[in-house]
Amino acid sequence: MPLTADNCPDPQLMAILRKELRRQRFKLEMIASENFVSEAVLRIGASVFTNKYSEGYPGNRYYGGCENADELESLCQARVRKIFGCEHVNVQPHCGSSANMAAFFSVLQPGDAILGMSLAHGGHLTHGAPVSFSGRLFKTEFYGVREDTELIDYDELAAKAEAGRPKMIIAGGSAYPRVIDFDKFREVADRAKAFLMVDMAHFAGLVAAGLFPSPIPKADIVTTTTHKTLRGPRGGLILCRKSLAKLIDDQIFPGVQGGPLMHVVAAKAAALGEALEPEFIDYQRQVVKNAQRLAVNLIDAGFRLVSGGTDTHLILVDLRSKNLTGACAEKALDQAGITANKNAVPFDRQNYAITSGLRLGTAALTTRGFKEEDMDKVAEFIVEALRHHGEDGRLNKIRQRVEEFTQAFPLYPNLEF
Ligand code: DSN
Repeated sequence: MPLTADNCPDPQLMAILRKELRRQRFKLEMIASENFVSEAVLRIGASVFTNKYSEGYPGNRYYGGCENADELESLCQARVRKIFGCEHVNVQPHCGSSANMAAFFSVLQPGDAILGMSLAHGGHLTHGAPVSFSGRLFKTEFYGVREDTELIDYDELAAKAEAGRPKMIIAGGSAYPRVIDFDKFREVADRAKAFLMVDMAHFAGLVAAGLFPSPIPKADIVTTTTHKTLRGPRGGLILCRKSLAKLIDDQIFPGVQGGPLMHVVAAKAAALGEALEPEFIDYQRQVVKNAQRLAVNLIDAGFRLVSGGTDTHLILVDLRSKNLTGACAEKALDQAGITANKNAVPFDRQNYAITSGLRLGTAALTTRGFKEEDMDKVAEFIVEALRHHGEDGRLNKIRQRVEEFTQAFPLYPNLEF
């Protein structure tokens, strides 16, 4: 049902929603951690479950009237187990950060040592960065990528695990474009007698489609968000062995969160239903093909990519040889109608607010129906915008061409505000 002045008599709010719909429709969405949910997921996410409190778990709630919430949560859990083949899942995390927090709290005590991938090399804030709860509560150590290959330095990982005896090793990150060797991580974790946690937020959709090695059951705990390649609503999941189920569940509720957002759990279930369809594999294949085609185009245009390319949905462009910062590139692209984000590249000398890199992802554009030949056009827009950064007139003209181009890929055609 479209929102109209009759059922949403708040013109100020509707104007903002209308502007955001327009932004999403007419710009090229290339933030690697974003995607577009289906219209079904969008609508299910706005259901009457938003009204329901259901602290606890199916069959064991702290409120009455939870029979439908129980059925919903059980369905969502069953779909995760079917997709990923895990023994247990908690579908309640509000986001990746709370999933990671609960995962840590389930087996660690404040002051314990953890070993994660350096944020500067493609890791994530919650894997031990000092500004996050993880860096404040735990003793942190980091591994990174090798300078020559820009691939994870497994020797450094092993050496740091041996020296620091961490209680948990964390694999996964938010700007690493390559496949991760979970067998090696397991080996290192076993030698150090550490728990292995994999944060598969970025590549969960690829794992679901069998296009990325599965961290299950190699990791003790696997966390993910649901809104990146998995193409669900904003939220998180924690997957684990049965033996850790109670520890994990107790840390999500009551440890870290209160009542689950059941309307979001409904949308997660809807998205997971889509992920069980054969078309989801085709979609994920196209995501990777599109990223690889974009990579080839950018390399041909003279850009250096971290690690030389990608195995996934994301590309990290090193702008250092172009005398361009990540912040400047992000701004130029935004002006040209392309949304992406600045990102540190390994061994970056710029600070986090500036950076020397640009992170690009193809999950959202692929959802809109972009194929390889469309990525050629997207690459053309990106290259032109980066070459002409700072030239307002030229960037505005690119934006007009981008707007025209996007109209061939309708987004939420039935949605109006
Ligand atoms: N902020 C997400 C990303 O952009 O990768 C990770 O949480």
